[in-house]
Amino acid sequence: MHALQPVSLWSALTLAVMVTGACSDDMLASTATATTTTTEEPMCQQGEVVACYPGPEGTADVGTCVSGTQTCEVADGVAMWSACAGFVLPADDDICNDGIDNDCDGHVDVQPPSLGTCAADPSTPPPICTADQLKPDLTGLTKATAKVTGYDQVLIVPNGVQSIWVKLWGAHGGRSGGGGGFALAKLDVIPGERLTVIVGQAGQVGGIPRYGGGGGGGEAKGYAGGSGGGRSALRRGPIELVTAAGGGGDSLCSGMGCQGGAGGGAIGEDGADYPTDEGYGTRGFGATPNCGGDGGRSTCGCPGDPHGGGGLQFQGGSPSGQGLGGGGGGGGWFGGGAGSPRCDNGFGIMLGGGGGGGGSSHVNPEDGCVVAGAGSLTANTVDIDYDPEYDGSGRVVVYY
Ligand SMILES: [Ca+2]
Ligand SMILES: [Ca+2]
Repeated sequence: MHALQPVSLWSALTLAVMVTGACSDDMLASTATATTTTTEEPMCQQGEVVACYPGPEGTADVGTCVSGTQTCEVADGVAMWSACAGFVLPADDDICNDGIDNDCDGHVDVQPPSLGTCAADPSTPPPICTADQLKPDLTGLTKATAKVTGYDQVLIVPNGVQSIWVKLWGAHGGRSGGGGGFALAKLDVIPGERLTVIVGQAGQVGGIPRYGGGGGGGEAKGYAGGSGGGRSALRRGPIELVTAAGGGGDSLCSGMGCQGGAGGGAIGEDGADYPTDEGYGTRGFGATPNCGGDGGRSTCGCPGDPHGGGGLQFQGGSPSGQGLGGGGGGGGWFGGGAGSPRCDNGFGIMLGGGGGGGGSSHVNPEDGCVVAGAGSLTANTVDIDYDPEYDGSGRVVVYY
């Protein structure tokens, strides 16, 4: 083995952290469908009537939207369907406070969600660790642990070291929030190179974002939701080599729902709704391998326009507008969406709003694997190197 000095291995370095992925318009490109008309069979039987609907998928016969009909007509001996008639398409927006689902999305008088941002270049989702993968043979290697500091740390690869193992735990969401995700990787490294280590900060109560991409909780009215937990990660310059997601923050629930979702895995867990929330502040959604989670919704026309922000790459969403609570999204390869704050109806009801979604974890499939947290439980806590921080912050352990 090499002469190693673990104490000097870690040193502080401040770097600009966030790199935001751009959204691609190409991801939803549709595939053209070929049409063939090679037979003399009639297209339909004269007088036959069928339902039809030229509007967006999933909106037919929802809310104010209704299907139309088309009739089989024969002209010059050729049977053809007439144009679709009698249908009603969705309105562009849901008109507030009329008790009608005008935009036909299944929600009456509710704001549309703030969508999460997606990757310009989709990556391959990480594999889930098998029981065998979670017990790598680390015999004879030297261990170094990085704990949370709130800023970037540096791992200087010692002379002669060609590869390292790294275990990462993302941070817990705020209030009693979602647990963090876990990632494991074996990475090829260059002796002497400097890798950036991010150890996610635990979520708290309130609107301050947490290091590692945890979105702040909603606190516009002084009734604050929990912030999302930050991700833990290892980076080579701007390239993030491996990421363990943070959990989403709780809203204001006193154990009655609206918890934050756990960090992934390849996919972060969704937050939860408050079960009896008349003020409609719904959960944020978990991130996926290539998109941030969508934010929660609120009642349209609600004073102060509260809603949950969508997740970005590395960064969980934050609630915005003037409402009560709302959990921040967890950081991750992509961040979770924020829960929406509850509408402040002036009746002094303090509980409600939606929990934030968990972030997604990531590693290249040839390098390692990931494990999802579950509810308020952090992933892979049975590992010999898991030693929980008092506040739920993340952890990075390197063997070389
Ligand atoms: Ca409406
Ligand atoms: Ca609607």
